[in-house]
Amino acid sequence: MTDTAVTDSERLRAAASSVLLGNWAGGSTVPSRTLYPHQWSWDSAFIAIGLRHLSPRRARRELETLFSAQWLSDGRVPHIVFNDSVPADAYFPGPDFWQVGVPGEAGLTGTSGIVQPPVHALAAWEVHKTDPEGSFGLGFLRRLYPRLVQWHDYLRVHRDLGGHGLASIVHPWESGWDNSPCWDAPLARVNPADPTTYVRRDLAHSDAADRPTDLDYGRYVRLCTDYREADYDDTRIEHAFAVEDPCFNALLAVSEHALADIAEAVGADPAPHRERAGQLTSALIDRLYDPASGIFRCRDLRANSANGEDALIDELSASGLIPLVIPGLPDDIVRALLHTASGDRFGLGRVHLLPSYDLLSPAFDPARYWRGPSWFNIAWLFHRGLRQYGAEADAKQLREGLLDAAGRSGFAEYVDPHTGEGRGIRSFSWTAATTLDLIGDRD
Ligand code: 2M8
Repeated sequence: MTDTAVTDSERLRAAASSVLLGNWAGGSTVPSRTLYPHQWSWDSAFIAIGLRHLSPRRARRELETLFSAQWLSDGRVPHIVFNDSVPADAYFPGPDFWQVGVPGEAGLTGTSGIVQPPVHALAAWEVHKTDPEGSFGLGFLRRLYPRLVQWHDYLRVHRDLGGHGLASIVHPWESGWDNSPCWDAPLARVNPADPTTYVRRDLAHSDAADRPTDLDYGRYVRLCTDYREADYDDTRIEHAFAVEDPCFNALLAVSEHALADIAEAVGADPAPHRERAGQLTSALIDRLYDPASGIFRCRDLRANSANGEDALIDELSASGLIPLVIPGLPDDIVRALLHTASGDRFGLGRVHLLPSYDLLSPAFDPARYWRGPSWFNIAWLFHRGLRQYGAEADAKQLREGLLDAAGRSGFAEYVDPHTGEGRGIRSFSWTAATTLDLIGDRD
């Protein structure tokens, strides 16, 4: 290693640390001080994975704060936990819109009613491994394990809307890939809410050309109000939007493997978790794998509401490559995913990071949110998959690309896959967190 490399790594590490420390809000980390001033569920999982390199204690706290807002009624982990020191109108939809309280939790004004991808058990296990002594000493896993089980149970019991063993998302925000072209067809069937009934806050902080359109927003709001009117009770609503998403379910499978490790560490039985991880993997392959395109696809459960038939969605998204993080995939599927990733549709190794959506599709947009740009958490996940299956050269290149783009863009929310130019807001937490996690590999 040259002196310059040391200096660069150290400077990057210091800059990433200062982003995370600057976004620390006392019990958790905001994704961004301006655009997202509360705690977000899957952001916190990625943040904890980075934060553990700075302070394992703070990383544990990050996850415990999130789980302190877990719903006692059904075990769901809400996608946003609102902080009461932030003005109610700083983010839309805020606590007044969702109308969900957090009984007994000081400092938290409420939560949203939807969820985000279940990457938490994986994060908890990674955090634990960084400081097992401190973690055991403070009973971190012992406290979190039953909560993680309840969270996964919520998805298994209440969200298997297709009846084939996969969890469904009922809102595009639940995927984390908010305005992916995959949602265009299922969302087109949703009546947008009246735009005079709400005020978007995101456009005050971000360029309108980067964010979802007003029409999409109207539909997002409608899905939320319908769910709210059913008291967020999945048995009382026929969700207008119901999709099985490969990334969401792959993260559930990986987290179920992590839950088996956690069970073992706390003296519980890991076998049910390994079994469940296997079932999820099989269901994912049976329901979502498309051998003709060498990628997993989303399944729209309401594709033909007249006869109740579902159908694979006709779009190729990098969500369909994320199952590479699952251990023990059949060899032919691993080969196909690697081939698809490095083909012309995703251009791995020839573009910046991994584009969120098919580069060759007319719907691809290099700037607009989840319709094409490359995201750092997605690159982090795919990097993990590449390493797991021994694709070391691709992994190294992706890791270098991530570190370079993060540093150059000032920890942008995402980047243009063709130019590497930063887009969205800066000083974004999971960009800094994934940088901190991968920087160690370069030293
Ligand atoms: C974005 O989503 C929120 C809604 O949850 C928004 O656009 O206001 C997405 O990028 C999502 O994946 C992310 O968790 C969230 C906070 O970073 O922002």
